[in-house]
Amino acid sequence: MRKLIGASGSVLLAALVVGAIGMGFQAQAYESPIGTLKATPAGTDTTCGAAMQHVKLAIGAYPDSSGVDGSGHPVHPGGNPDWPAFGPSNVYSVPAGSCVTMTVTQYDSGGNLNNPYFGSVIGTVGGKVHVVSSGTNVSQCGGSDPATEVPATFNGDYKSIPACAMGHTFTMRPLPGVSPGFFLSVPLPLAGNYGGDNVGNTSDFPHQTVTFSFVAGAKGAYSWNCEFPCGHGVASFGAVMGAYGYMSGYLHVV
Ligand SMILES: [Cu+2]
Repeated sequence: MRKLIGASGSVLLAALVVGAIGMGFQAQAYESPIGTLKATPAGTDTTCGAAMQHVKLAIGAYPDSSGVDGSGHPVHPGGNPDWPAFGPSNVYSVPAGSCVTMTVTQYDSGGNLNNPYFGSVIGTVGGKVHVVSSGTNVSQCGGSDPATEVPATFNGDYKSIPACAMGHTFTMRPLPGVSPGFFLSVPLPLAGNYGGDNVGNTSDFPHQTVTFSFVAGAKGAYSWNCEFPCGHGVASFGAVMGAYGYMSGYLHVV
């Protein structure tokens, strides 16, 4: 009898383990309708400092993940309207060793970074980003009083963005064993007002256009996420910050 209980206990344990693994994969099951966004070839040039293959990627960061972007693509099908998301995909692919120029159009409001480290630009060509602001954008740099709002408009090359003017970050590192030492972190300034109004998913709304280049590492998977706590609970690291596919994804270097 004891042996029987032991055997059935083992079966139950195995079922629980399989179930838990299944739930783990389920949590990562999101896939955008357009699938993996492949970088667009842009010939050979010296954008990254030496003649090499050049490719381009363009994505957006949106305040309403249930909405539609300026090209009519759903930002994140099934998305929560209160949760921001990158779109129209969260998975990208680029050739190994190529020069990658990314443009991120940032439409979301924002606030204060809890760690000013992520206000710095890390790992791009020249250690900089190029930012162009559209419309009127105001930061929290003047405090929380609307009367002291400070303009958060940018036009040029920046090595850092004030920690009080943060919309999201695009921060990427390789999975273990792939390109040790590769690290990229790009601060994306907030758009609109610090209170969260005056923002949207299309070019009708104020936005920040952020462009940067980096040299892709070795073949393999790189995970990216946002390091500005833009969720709820757990010091704003809960909700959207913990749900795969909104503020997180992968770059496949092939
Ligand atoms: Cu974020």
